[in-house]
Amino acid sequence: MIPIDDSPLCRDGKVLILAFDHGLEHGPVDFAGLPESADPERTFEAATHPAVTSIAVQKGIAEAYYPSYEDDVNLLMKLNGTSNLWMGEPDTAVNCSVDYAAEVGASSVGFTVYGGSNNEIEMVEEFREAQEAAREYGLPTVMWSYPRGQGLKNDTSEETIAYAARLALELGADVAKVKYPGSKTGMEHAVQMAGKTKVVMSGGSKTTDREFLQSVKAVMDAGGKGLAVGRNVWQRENPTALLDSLEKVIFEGASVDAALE
Ligand code: FBP
Repeated sequence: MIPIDDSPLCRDGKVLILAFDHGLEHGPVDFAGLPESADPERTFEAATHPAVTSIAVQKGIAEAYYPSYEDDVNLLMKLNGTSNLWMGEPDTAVNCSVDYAAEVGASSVGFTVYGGSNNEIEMVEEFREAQEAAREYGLPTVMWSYPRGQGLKNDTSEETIAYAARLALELGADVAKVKYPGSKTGMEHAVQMAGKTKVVMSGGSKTTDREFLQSVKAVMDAGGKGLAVGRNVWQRENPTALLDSLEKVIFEGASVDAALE
């Protein structure tokens, strides 16, 4: 396997994944504020920005849209996912094999694990299969490490996010995508627990440019390696403007004020 830093998922050892699997995970409601955001082509266009190291989509969108962008965009194939119509204990269906992801042209794969769910055992066993297959193809694995379920009272507490990051290290993920624990110190704890696994922040619902960049800056200052973001980019009228600012904060170490200039 080529070192992850040399893979298309990284630029200078850092990661900016543009996530666009929300049509499955949340449904059309995420596109309601900006109807044109439902068009995958619009987000593929945004993903040609040099700051974006990969676009994360489900199989159907990859099959339909990636072929037109394969020269300009790196594909992270999301291997599992569940719709918001599902109301049971957190669980997720494996929708794509690593073999097929590689055939479509993916240069990395993504997999959700809901640690703490009553379905954790099955999800982790499925992750094992995916992670080992990804190793055979030399594809880095990103774990959407989202502890949630009956037993968890607070799924973004510092302890929970640190555990989420550790789980990704223990199970062999190259990158742990975790929710923001609310502070730089919380993120430092997660980064420490993740060891050699890179920690990136999961974007979350849309907020102001300044507020969002401040959390990204805190993640980078805490030793995080970047971001996997969806709504905060493509729910904006001008996704490119925010990507310009993210490029400055993530890859150039700029302050939030400088990034907003
Ligand atoms: P956002 O930046 O829009 O939060 O996207 C990140 C992401 O992990 C997506 O890949 C996924 O669709 C969504 O969040 C799932 O969020 P949740 O399960 O918390 O509703």
